[in-house]
Amino acid sequence: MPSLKEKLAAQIGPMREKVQGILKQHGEMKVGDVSIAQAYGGMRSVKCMVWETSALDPMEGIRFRGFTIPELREKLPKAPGGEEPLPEGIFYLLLTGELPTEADVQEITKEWQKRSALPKYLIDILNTLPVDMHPMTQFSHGILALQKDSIFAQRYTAGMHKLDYWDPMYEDVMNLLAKLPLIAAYIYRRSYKENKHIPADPNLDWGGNLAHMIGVEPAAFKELMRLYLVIHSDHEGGNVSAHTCHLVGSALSDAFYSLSAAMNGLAGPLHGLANQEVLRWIMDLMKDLGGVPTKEQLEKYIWDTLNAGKVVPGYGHAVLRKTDPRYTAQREFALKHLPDDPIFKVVSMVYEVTPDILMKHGKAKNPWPNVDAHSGCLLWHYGVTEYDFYTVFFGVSRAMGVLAQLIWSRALGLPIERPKSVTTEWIEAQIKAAAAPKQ
Ligand code: HAX
Repeated sequence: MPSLKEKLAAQIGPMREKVQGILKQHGEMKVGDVSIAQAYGGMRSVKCMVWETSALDPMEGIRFRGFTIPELREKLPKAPGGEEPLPEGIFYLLLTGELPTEADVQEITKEWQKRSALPKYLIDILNTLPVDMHPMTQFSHGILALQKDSIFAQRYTAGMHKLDYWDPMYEDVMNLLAKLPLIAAYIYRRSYKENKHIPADPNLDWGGNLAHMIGVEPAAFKELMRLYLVIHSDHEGGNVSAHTCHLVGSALSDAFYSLSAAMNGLAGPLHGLANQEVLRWIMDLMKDLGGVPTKEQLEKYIWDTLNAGKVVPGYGHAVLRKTDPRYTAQREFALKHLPDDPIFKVVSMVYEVTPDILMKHGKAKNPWPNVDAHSGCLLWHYGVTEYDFYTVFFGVSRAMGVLAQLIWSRALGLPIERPKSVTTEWIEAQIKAAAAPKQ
């Protein structure tokens, strides 16, 4: 059986030839135009980047290397006795485009365990941070601190051929992914559990171990972690965290610089931080309305949120135009494992009433829930009630997608990103020129 690295190495040559052939023969072919609205409006839908690991369809939702979430829940290897896919499997798929065998997945689990120890300097740095610093800030610091040991940076300084960039990038990515659950759990236990830490269990997989080190032992929580880490891993290239990783990495900044930057983008309330905002909003709502509300109370609460000029967190999306299949997967998990949970009841009621209200409100292009509308209620159910921490789980997962792509970006020799910006004056000149009578 070839190792993951050998498999990847064998794919790189043919893929390089394919991309070079496309560029040579069709490089001038247009794949889209940019409007003034897109230039001011966050480059929405502008096709200007290549991302191999996943693709997002507005109506269908995400496909990871061609596979939908229900297909992955069926086809990816599971933990012994488990029903949810192992995150090691999605990483293999994202990186190679092929479904892994049980043995492939076990190899990654072992490899990550071997590389997982946190250096003392990292612990020392984390220990200097205020315990009440937001967990995402601590997480970003932790990832950035590990840059000290970047193999890519060392090999680049020593002098390395361009065609070899992918190799030390692979090594950095494997080292970083191996350590992320330990960094996350360290921050969690330090911030909320009196700095009492739980060592990793060598018999557990990557996701199961994260659950274990957080300190929540029920088998169902390990299953939740595995599902959670799979579904949050990638969402094509244009979202803020993915694009940031791609952009920073394009300057040949290593995986640590690139991922730390990506995490700073994920920490925004319109992106990954929405998962904590959803729980905060639901908790405020239950406090204000004295528990599970009536439908009428809830409708009024949502209108009050909108009329106060705030967003309903967990609803809307820049690309999706239907219920996010990542929401649906989590809803299925809740229906199976926690159907009577009061917060799940509220989340379900919010799902019943919000889309209609957002449509009447008439602003959001997508009135349906996204991934973040559901994740917090599952974590809360198993006792992870510190919702400021939720985006860190998202970050551990998102690292797999953006770093798999980063390896491919180096393997394909993608250049430094440098789109062209224009001024409002330039735009006005274009409008004037277009309106002028043709000669
Ligand atoms: N509640 C209230 N208003 C909303 C809304 C919501 N959930 N979603 C969009 N709108 C508003 C926008 O604020 C915007 O208002 P203005 O015209 O006053 O600026 C208008 O509707 C049009 O926005 P849009 O084109 O539909 O949405 P965008 O592509 O600009 O933004 C967002 C997409 C996800 C940022 C947006 O829907 C939002 O703010 N949602 C709430 C926050 C959230 O759940 N974020 C997580 C998204 C998923 C993700 O990245 N997870 O990590």
